[in-house]
Amino acid sequence: MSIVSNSIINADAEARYLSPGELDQIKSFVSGGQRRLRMAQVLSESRERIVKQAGGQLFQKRPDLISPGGNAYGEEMTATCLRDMDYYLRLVTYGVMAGDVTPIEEIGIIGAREMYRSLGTPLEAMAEAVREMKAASTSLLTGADAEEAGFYFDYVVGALS
Ligand SMILES: CCC1=C(C)/C(=C/C2=NC(=C\c3[nH]c(/C=C4\NC(=O)[C@H](C)[C@H]4CC)c(C)c3CCC(=O)O)/C(CCC(=O)O)=C2C)NC1=O
Repeated sequence: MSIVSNSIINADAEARYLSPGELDQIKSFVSGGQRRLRMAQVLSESRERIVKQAGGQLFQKRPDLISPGGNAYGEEMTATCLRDMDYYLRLVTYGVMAGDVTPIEEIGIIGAREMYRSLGTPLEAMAEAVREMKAASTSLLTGADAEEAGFYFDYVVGALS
């Protein structure tokens, strides 16, 4: 949830106007809007390149994943693995836009560890995949943008580790 809807829910629960502190937070959220939009655009437009590059790095470091017996072995499984990476990149763009990790958490984190365990997907390799996407993404962004987007990748890495 964004800071705007969150503040409204909190204020309305007490039937009050938004406080000066809440308005200040909303002001800084709104003034960062263009920047967040730009980051989400760069990541969305480069998604294929980011996933491909990060996937290449991952399989180079972890050839076992795509070897017989590996969780991503075979064309179909490898494609599913890359699809999952694309899922998390998409969720990172949601986080960037919302300025909040809640959409990432609700869509892709809650229950994910248990799900991957039951699929036999190594969690540390999934986290590594997201780390590689962070590296591929932040090289397309500059300074503060790279740092801010990096925060959402780090959140996913931490939550999956
Ligand atoms: C948007 C929220 C969302 C997520 C996160 C999601 C993940 C997700 N990944 C899955 C499978 C999978 N995920 C992977 C991923 C990998 N294997 C590896 O070794 C690598 C470490 C990794 C890629 C980096 C693989 C290989 C499968 C198929 C496993 C199987 O069918 O045995 C499945 C099982 C069903 C299916 O095959 O589609 C789900 C639900 N689905 C969702 O809707």
